[in-house]
Amino acid sequence: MEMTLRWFGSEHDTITLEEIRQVPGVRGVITALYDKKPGEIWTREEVKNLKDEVEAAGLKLSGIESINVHDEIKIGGPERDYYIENYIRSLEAVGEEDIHLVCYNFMPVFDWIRTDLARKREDGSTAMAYSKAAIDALNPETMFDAMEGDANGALLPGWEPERLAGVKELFDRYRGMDCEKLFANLKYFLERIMPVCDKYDINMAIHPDDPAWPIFGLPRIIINEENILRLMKAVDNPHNGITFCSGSYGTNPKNNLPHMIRSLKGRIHFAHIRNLRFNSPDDFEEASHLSSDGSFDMYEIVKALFDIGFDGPVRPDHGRMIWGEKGIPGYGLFDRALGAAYINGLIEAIEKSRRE
Ligand code: DNO
Repeated sequence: MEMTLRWFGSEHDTITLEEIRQVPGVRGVITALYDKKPGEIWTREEVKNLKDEVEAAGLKLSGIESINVHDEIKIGGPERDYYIENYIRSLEAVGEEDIHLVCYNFMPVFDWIRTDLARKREDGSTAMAYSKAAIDALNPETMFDAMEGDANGALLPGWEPERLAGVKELFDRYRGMDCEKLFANLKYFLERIMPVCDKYDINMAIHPDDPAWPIFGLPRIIINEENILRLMKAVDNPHNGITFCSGSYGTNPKNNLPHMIRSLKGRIHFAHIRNLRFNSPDDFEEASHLSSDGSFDMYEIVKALFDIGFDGPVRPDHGRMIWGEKGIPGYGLFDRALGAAYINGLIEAIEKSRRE
């Protein structure tokens, strides 16, 4: 496994490549051209500049998170072929620059959703949290303003203001969309991009829907083992794979995380590892990575990845805000560095115990 950290680029991130370089065991970063709107073409030169910047700091650009998919493709609208063509151009730019991993998601309208970006925990740290009661009280059309107001002016990945400015219209366009139609649109998209992925050996890694259930009446399909296996079969090409995100699949306690990992052998291209603590079935907060701080057995998750021979990039995921750090919610340096160190410790112990 290749330990990485996500980095939002020098324009947006509060942490630097030099800081990332000093986290033990981290040799790569996961990043993107964060100023690109969904549907916009990435050029080879832009990708090269990003890669050069990362490499100048002694790190590798291990993968892209994300090239966002335009809603027209998810809706299956009249302009989808145009946007798929643009997506292919962007994949070519990435492939030409010898980058072989692209994370993306297929969630309608919104990316991940939390109801609290800075819930105070008993140790004084803050963490992102979700409560059903708070979601039920929310109006989706004003949710972006609420989230933005809580984000300390930081970039909220997946919540691009330009796209969400038209939330009401977007909702209208999704009217009548159900899980089957969304699945068919995802299949259509994947079938068209597979030739370019084959040509450049690009692993597409779909990120799960977070939380793992339909929200605000919008369908969500990348939520459990059954649906992902169906997708793997529907487009049965090893370049059609997944991002295994413990924190997203784990929002539904019915998902058996180690079992999911084992059943997806060969199709997991990227792993996001984090822990959640459930306070009740309807309320969770993002704990530190340590098993005993949350509800997941992190050892079993890492062991399952190890057992299936997963050797791709892995990254600690959302961290708490600790030690007075201010930054992008979930993406400060300190707690993610602790997470990387902890996951590296698990990997070392598992590796050595196998050799005995
Ligand atoms: C949130 C992230 C997501 C993820 C996208 C992938 O912190 O895990 O925004 O990057 O869903 O496209």
